[in-house]
Amino acid sequence: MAEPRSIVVLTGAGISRESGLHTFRDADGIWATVKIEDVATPEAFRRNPIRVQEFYNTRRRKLVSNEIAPNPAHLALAEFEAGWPGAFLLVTQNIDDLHERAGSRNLIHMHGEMLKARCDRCGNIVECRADLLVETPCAACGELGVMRPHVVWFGEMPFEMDRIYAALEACDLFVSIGTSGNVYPAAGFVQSARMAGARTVELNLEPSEGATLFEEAIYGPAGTLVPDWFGTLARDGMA
Ligand code: BJW
Repeated sequence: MAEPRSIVVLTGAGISRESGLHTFRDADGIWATVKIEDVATPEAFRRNPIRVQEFYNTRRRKLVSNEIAPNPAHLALAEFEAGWPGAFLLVTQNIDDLHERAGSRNLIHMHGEMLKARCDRCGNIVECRADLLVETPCAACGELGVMRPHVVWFGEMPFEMDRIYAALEACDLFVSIGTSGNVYPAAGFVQSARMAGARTVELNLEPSEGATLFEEAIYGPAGTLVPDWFGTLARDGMA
């Protein structure tokens, strides 16, 4: 019997759009209403922490509301992972919790998690489902004015990069779903996978910035494409 094959999947905001969450760079995306330099850099947080906390508080309230739930794309990835005999790593740039709600297990949130907060002083990480306020004290060190969303802003190092690159270097298949390919280092993962000799596939609504780097691409909504594509892979294997 052939050895089970190793898969890395990268997801971006497009996979959560059909769940009711905005993407960043589409016409109705987040960056059409707020400026990156006002809400998504460490400098913005130092300059105006109330503004930045409010930006994340608003998005967190929506995420924990009854309005938002995993869609068929999240569910299909979890179902595929449960049945796949080889290695499977899901790397998401998303800070929502829809992959874990769908049942995904081996998951890295490389840009952090909206439902966690971190102390800038001592690094303690806590669950955070309610509004985070500038005056919220750190539960570990007691400092005031130091709690921030546990997310990765521009200029900060994404999480678990060593583990991600190790998986990319060992993968046979790399699939990128619902990401525009504008933000590094995630936008460069396809090249790492290619260097490892992996098959590379893009599933997106439209060609991403790095579309020509993928061997195969299928365009359409993730809620339809992902169940179809991974259903076929589960049935037919990687050949
Ligand atoms: C659908 C769909 C449907 C819609 N179905 N598809 C020059 C100067 C300064 C810095 C840099 C520079 N060049 C590079 C950098 C680095 C910088 C960067 O990339 N900048 C670029 C903008 C140029 N990157 C960083 O600073 C990162 N850190 C870093 O590099 O550290 C050093 C390092 C070096 C080497 C190794 C490792 C590290 C940090 C980046 C942090 C990004 N943070 C954000 C905010 C996170 C928290 C939050 O959510 O608020 O992350 S920005 C935002 O963009 C968010 C996303 O995760 C990220 C990616 O966006 P994504 O997911 O691709 O969304 P969209 O909207 O762009 O695309 C959606 C796609 O879906 C579209 O294509 C649609 O068509 C599609 N779609 N509906 C399927 N139904």
